[in-house]
This record gives sequence, C-alpha cells and structure tokens, in this order.
Amino acid sequence: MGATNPEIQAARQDFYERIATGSCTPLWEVLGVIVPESPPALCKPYLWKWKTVWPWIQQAGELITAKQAERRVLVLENPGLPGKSRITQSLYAGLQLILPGEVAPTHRHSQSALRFVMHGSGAYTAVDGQKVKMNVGDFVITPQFMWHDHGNTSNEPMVWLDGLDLPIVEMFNAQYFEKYEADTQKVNRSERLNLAMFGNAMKPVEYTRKSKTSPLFWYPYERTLEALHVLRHAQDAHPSWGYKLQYVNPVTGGWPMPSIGTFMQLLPAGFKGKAYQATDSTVFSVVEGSGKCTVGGVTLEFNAKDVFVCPSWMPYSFEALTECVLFSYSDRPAQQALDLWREADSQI
Ligand code: 1HN
Repeated sequence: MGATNPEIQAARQDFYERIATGSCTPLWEVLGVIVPESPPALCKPYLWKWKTVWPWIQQAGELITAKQAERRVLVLENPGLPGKSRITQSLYAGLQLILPGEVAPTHRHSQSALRFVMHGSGAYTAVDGQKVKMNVGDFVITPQFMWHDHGNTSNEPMVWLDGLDLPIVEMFNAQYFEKYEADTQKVNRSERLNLAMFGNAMKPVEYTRKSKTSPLFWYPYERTLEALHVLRHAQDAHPSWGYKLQYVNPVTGGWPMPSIGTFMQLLPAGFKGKAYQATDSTVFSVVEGSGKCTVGGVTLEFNAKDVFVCPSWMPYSFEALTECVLFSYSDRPAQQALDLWREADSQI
C-alpha cells in the first residue's frame, strides 16, 4: 500500500472500530503477519546443559514428591516462547525425576507422550496393564488415552525426557485428562511380552490394529545402538546426518506415534556435516559423545545428556568431536499428514 492521506486513514480506523463491535477485522492489516513468506523464527535454537539442569532436578526432588507433583518435571521452555510450556511451537519437552521408592500416579490423557531415558536404570513405566523396566537410551511410548504410571524400584534416581504433543492437542482444543482410582494400575502381562509380540519384525497372527500408535511401546537402546554400529561399518555416512534411523510402527512401517516422529543417529568421530533444513523443529537428546551443532548463527556445544532444539527451517549442521549418538523427535508425522512438511538442501 502506498502513502495514504490522513482522511482515508482516519476513515479506515473508524471503519475498523465499527466492524470490531461485530467481531470482524480487516485481513489486509494482518496478512503479512499471518501468511509470512517462510516460517518466522519465534522458536529459538537453545541448549540445556545437563551440568546446569541436574542440580536443579535434584533440588526439585527435595522440594516436592512425585506423588504431590503428579509428575515432577522441569519443563524445557523455549526462550522464544516464554510462558507457553513448550520447546517448539508444536511440542512439549520436560525432564522428569523419579526417586527410589517413588510412584508417579496413574492417569490418562488425550495427549501422546514419549519417554527417552537420560539417567539411571531400573525404574518402570506401566502402560495399559503392562510394565517395562527402562534404561538409558530406551525410547518408550505412552499412547494417547492409555492409563500410565511410573515407579522406581531401583536404588538410584531416574531422569527421562518427556516429549508430548500438548500444543497440538491444545490447538485442536481436544484435551482430556482423567485420574485412575488408585496410584498404580494392575499389571497383568509379563515384562517382555510386548517385545516378544511386536519387537522382532513379526506380529501375532490374530493381532488386529486398534490405534494409529505402535503396539510396540518399548524400543530398547541396546538394539538401536547395535543397528547403528552395523550400519556404520557397512556404508558411508550421509553428508548431513551421518547414520540415522527412524523408529517405526512394526505393523504399519509408518511412524510409531501419529503426531511425533522419533529418530536415533550416529555421527562418527571427526564427522563434519553439511547443513540441513526442514520445516519440523527438532529436539535432540545427546546419548553419547561430544560435538557441535551450528544452527541459526549460533554454535551449540553439546555433551552426553544435554538437550538442544533446532527450530523449523533454520539450517543446522553437526560436527562430532567424538563418536556421537543423538536421539531426536519432531512433529514430522503431523506435518506430513497435512502435506506441510518440506526439506531443502542449503548452504550456510
Ligand atoms: C504426563 O502425563 C507425564 O505421564 C509427563 O509422565 C509430563 C506433561 C503434561 C501433561 C501430562 C507422565 C506431562 C504429562
């Protein structure tokens, strides 16, 4: 729009005020903001150092019990999205502590959740009558609206990264939450049953699919790491992401969760990756190794147990000082379901 004379401007202002009384507003005043040329950089690149957050996690453990808190979690809040309890525009992340002897009571909700174990071993999560013991590097799914509780029967604290699609469910205004009548749910199936039924590229013949979420809900690190090591010796690294596997739903070959995609990648020592750019903001959890991620003009220097975030459409590249193993999650399945996801080769 060119220069407008003050009379017209005043008339427009008056018009806007009149139509506002009937809940109308002019598109032309906001079009550039609501339809930008490319994703605006509201979400910022950021790194949470384990050595900074671990003392805070322990202090939270002295201030409140898991039962009192319902879930004792430090939310990783993106500095570009303060007060919104989210790490990216569409996803939530938090660090959950469960101390020896504690129980995080049973509840269920319409949000889908993932757990990625960062510290400790031997605590369990129970999902829909089935319990699994978790170890560092394990990826565990809590499908939407399934009863779940956690407990720590080991003698060390356990910390995991929670990833939920909270902002997506909030956007649809489809939130439901219920508490169970008891703290812990009845467990009626043995611990290794889930892996036996769905964890061997096989499934019981009589199995019929009931939900879009993978019936396999425990993906142990041992197996993932072994696969990456075999790949690493068999083929060249991808120029951007080294060796990267995506977790799959074994009965569909698709994503294990309908809204959140999950990955594990290995960067060989000395790896220097080409920049990569995609529309899914991605949360990384460092399992092993030390390296750097350059994203949006900043360099994030990471070590084991650090968590960092690469926002949508910002080119990012990796450098590995030692061999690195990185878990990551993003909203790629949700974007793909809507035909929105894009990636590009880019140079920075
Ligand atoms: C939840 O149910 C858990 O079950 C963790 O461990 C974090 C954040 C918001 C809403 C529900 C859990 C959560 C959550």
